[in-house]
Amino acid sequence: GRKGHRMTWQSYHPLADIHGYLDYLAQTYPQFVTLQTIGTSVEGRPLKVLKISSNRPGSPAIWIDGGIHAREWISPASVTYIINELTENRDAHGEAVKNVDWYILPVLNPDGYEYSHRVDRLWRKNRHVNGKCAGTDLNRNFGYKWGGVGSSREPCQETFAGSHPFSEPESAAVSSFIQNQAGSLKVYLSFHSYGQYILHPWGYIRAVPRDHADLSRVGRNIATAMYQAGGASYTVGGAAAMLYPAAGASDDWAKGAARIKYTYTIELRDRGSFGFILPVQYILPTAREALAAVKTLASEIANV
Ligand code: ING
Ligand code: ZN
Repeated sequence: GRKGHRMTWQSYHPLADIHGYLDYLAQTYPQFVTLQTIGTSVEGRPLKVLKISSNRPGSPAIWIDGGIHAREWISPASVTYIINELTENRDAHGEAVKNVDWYILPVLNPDGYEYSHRVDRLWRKNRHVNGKCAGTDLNRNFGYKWGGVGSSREPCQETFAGSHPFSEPESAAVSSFIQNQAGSLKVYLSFHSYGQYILHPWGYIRAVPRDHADLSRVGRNIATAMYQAGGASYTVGGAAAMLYPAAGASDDWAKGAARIKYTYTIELRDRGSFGFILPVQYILPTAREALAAVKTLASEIANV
């Protein structure tokens, strides 16, 4: 098409449209956008991370991922909206966002995402075949307190944790990439759905980290900004205490092992009326809320 890509926020797009959009941005804005394939999924699809650079050495960095869970389509839709605003609409969002290096992986589980489009709309896991069942829950496969409460050793279960920590190429690639950013990452943020929660560690135990007052304060600022941007109310709290205990989640690993201070999982809209099958008219209001969340985080950590 005339625009050079097929992406919109009027419908949920297949993986090829999302990856084509990332390619387009890297070609169009080479001065500040670069695209890196950090690994390959079980079925051989690329794990594409877009870097939006401040072009200032030593800038603090923010990691964002979407689509860990296949059926949570509002997550990649919102993450690509954030990318669009930080690139095509760069000057509209103030100084803080321009003083941060952004590393953004819109579809962490590309095989599951395609499977949920083509075969089973409510698929959650990746597509690793483990005996008679397929799929590891990538949000139980991270290597901090792996295999604990809220994860399963049974490959046929929805919360199968995998055979060992980082047994899956998708979670292993993310952990290697994050460890290689050598302390620049100040925020780890993962978008899921649904429920309208801003969750912080811990997920593996009903306790909170030592610096939970900071996590809670920034979480409440995020909730306020999201409400003002889109009108939905988000509830802030520790993941295990507020939802249910779940060991092996990505945000616990980011805090406990990678030592990133501000780590959150945001459960986007809705609160259960439509659940995973969120109608397309909610994409834009939800994505605006997600953008407000990341702008709040940028303001918190930027050196401005
Ligand atoms: N919810 C998350 C899950 O993986 C979660 C909730 C996040 C629990 C972080 C523990 C830690 O179950 C969804 N909807 O996937
Ligand atoms: Zn999820």
